[in-house]
Amino acid sequence: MTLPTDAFAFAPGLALTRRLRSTPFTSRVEAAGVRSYTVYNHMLLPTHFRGLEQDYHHLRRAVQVWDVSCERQVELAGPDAARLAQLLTVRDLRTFAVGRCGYAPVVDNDGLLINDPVVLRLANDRFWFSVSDSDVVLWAGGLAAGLGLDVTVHEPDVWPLAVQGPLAEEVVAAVFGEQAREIRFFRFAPLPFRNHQLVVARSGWSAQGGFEIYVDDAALGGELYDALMGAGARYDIGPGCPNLIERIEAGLLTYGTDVTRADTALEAGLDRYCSLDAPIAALGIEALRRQATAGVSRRISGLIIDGDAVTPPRDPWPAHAEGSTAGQITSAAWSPRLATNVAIGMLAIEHVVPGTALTVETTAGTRRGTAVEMPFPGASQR
Ligand code: THG
Repeated sequence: MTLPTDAFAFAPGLALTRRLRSTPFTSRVEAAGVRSYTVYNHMLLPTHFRGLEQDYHHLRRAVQVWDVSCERQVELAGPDAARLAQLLTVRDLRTFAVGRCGYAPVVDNDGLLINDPVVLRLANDRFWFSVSDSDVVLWAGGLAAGLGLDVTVHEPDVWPLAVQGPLAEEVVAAVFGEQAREIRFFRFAPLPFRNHQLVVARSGWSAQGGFEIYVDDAALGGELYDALMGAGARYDIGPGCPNLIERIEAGLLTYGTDVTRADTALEAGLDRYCSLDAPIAALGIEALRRQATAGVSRRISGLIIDGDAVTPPRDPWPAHAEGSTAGQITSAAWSPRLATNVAIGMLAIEHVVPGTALTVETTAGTRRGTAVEMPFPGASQR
């Protein structure tokens, strides 16, 4: 039976008004046949082009250009920029040299997640927080004002464009020159495009490898999009976007869906990015140290869900174990490669053990589920 994995299309249309910001690439994305959008940081984010499964296979095989302008930059600049940056995140930024970027949880005083950005150190006294879907500019600006810090906090107009897939390096090298190949994972460098220097990083929200280009001049957007598409023609390049199936397999979390304001960074499983032993003055680090000592009572887990293809959840699906509540499933999709449904959920800690059997109340009825480790086998080609 073929179930509609393109089920987003059944939602009523969105009125595309000014509050729902378009991007310098929107005309290209629409000409390329975008079939659905979501809203992220008050901005349009494509969710599929040809179909979730077709987009998935193409991303793993070739290369795609993604309009991820919704990854907004919150810029901190000035004498107290480093102090504010370290107050905002529990990841030790002393280890971030200029030219380095990294995943860095932003939490409140209780260790609860405000955001999970990628942080770029542009200069000793200048940072970009490349944010997920929450208004970090208000949180950071409020802290700066309340503490009287000597720093400017604003959201510059920068529109990231991602090139993702195993052939991404070929395309980026063709457009930006051979120096692009020298950029290491989670490093960035300014590279020339049409007499303009653009920040180019080896990063992106897939496990297929690739780059993110931080476009800081809207007028260059269309030209860059076309140049990448032109250079990529011989590599079967196509339009794309973060892919639900691929990112579940990779274990990439989405703020607002898998983890929210109600979860701590440790419950989100972001332990690797929390420098709890470092002598840093980050907000919430004490709360996280205490939670690490006491142990978390729930945590993000991978799951497989038996049976035929599920339609991805809109609202979370309850999960049970031996008749009592075990947690909830927030993301799920059919993996054509693994021939099972792959999922992400927040489970009580006693169930976060690979092999634990659960029942999941999916939209398609009660299904058997099993907790598994993430990433899923074979997810990464990076
Ligand atoms: N790129 C940029 N900004 C972003 C995202 C991005 N902002 C919003 C959102 N995505 C933030 N969330 C993530 C989640 C995971 C990763 C990046 C951004 C990621 N993690 C790597 C991993 O899990 O393998 C490791 C990161 C590291 O080593 O520091 O890539 O995608 N610009």
